[in-house]
Amino acid sequence: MYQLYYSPRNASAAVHWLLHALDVPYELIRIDRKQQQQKSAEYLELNPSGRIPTLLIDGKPLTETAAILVTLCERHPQKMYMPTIDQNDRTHFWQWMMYLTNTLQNELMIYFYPHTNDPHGIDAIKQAQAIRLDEILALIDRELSQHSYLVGNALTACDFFLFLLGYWSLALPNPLTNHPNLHRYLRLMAQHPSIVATNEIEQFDLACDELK
Ligand SMILES: N[C@@H](CCC(=O)N[C@@H](CS)C(=O)NCC(=O)O)C(=O)O
Repeated sequence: MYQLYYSPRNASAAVHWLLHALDVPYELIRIDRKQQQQKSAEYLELNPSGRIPTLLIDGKPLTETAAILVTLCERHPQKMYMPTIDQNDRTHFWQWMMYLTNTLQNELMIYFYPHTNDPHGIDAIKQAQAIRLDEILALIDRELSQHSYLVGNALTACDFFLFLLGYWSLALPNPLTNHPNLHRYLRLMAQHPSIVATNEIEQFDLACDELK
């Protein structure tokens, strides 16, 4: 049995979609970020970084979105959301999972939560990040010009992660139409049955113009 500590539209959404797609039993436990519940003593016991998500696997906590996604794929290999060890795409799966968590997710975090002691520095950080992020999205766009999904032509757990980060990227100043392959891909992923099914809980506005 799985229990996912989540907050709508947070990094937990990628895990939520994968759990739904795997068709395994799971329970959702909502964390109220307005009340800073992710910093409560009870939650810090499970996830000392005070971040969302945390997944309980048979009562034991696992943190970090990428680690949770890979662990779920490994626990349910027959569902094929990660290439097997003898498939060529396996190395690319790892490459993109790492890129999404270390680079795209991280750079988005700096854009959305800029920290500086310079009261005039926030805008400068956001402007610089918008440029860096546009380069990252351009790289992903080039990859998506070659196949339907991020790791070849079969959907993997990387795609749930990329859809989430791509959705967050809709808030960046540059229009998504700058990246036509990524735009096409996000519109396709917005129709995925697990994303559609969990939409109400996650409060994703999939009817927004960019995803139509
Ligand atoms: N690398 C972590 C990052 C998690 C993370 O930063 N989550 C955000 C929500 S998307 C969060 O918990 N923010 C609340 C906080 O920093 O207090 C992961 O992917 O699990």
